[in-house]
Amino acid sequence: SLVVDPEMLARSLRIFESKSPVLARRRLSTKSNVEITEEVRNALNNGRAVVALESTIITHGMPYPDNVKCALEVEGIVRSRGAVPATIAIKSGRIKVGLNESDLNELGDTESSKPVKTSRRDFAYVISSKRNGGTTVCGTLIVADRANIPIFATGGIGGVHREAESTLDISADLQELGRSSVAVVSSGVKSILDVPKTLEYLETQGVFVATFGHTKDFPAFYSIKSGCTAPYNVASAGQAAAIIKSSRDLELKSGILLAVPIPDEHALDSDQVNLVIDRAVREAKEKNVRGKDITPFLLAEISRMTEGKSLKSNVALVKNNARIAADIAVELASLQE
Ligand code: PSU
Ligand code: MN
Repeated sequence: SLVVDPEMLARSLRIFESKSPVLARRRLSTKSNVEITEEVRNALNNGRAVVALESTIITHGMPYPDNVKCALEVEGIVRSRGAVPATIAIKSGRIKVGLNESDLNELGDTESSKPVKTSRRDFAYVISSKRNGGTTVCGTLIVADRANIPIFATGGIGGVHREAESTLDISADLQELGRSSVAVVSSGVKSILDVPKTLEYLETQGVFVATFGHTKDFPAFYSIKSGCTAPYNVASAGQAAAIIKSSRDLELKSGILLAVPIPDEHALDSDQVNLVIDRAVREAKEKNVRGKDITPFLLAEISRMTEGKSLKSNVALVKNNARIAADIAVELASLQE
């Protein structure tokens, strides 16, 4: 009961990349559209620590060039902790697992790359029309799961929106977490969302939710507390790795959400930031912003209203999450030796 069974991995990589012409003919579709960099593939084949990273945060979560700078720094942090970063994105209709610096620069320059925010429902379109795509948490989970990468780091996940009882706006991230054998390290969900409803939804989907650190206070992205409590608390990277291993050994095939509070020195005052968020949410409603455009709209508005303070906090928490995800990945790799 290895965390990553080398044979299974080799098989899934073979199918996934369709090296064999016979397989390639039998498996048309997206499976032949995946490129795993040599660095990532070697790490996976040798049971070394890999951390997947999402790319909607690059294409739709932050402005250029801050987005590219952040992505490169995050990759550097993952490496410095002894793991291999695998940023997942779509380039000209090909799914990439691992991006180099020029890929990141091209994708991040969104004026010219015109990337599509790619969640489950968007894949077929982006691939078939050979467009560029930033994969959401949902999209990244799909690819990471198929590539057998057990952990990924991001800033915040999507969730149940406020007033979802009338709009039905519930991020596809939540259902994907319910059916992916991947652990996500994030700073919880923003209060642009309904946090209690999001936690209820995750419970229904069978997602293991825990705070990472010293308290069960579920974080609210820019601020340390959301007023909600997580069902569990995980105190160390070793404990997190043991839970991920058990979940995989049991073949539960449902995800894990580890919520890491933003480092104290970068946290925003929650009353102040909530006022800004309320204003941004009202504005979105007035302008009739809907569907996939809501989150990017709110992020940009909040950054504008806080004169960039929220963007700085965003960068700081992503880096912190990447460091923790890398530590967990290293512990996980050591469990399979
Ligand atoms: N929250 C953030 N930053 C982000 C996102 C969410 O603070 O960049 C992105 C993530 O990629 C997440 C996606 O998966 O938005 C959710 O979008 P939607 O609510 O449309 O599913
Ligand atoms: Mn939505």
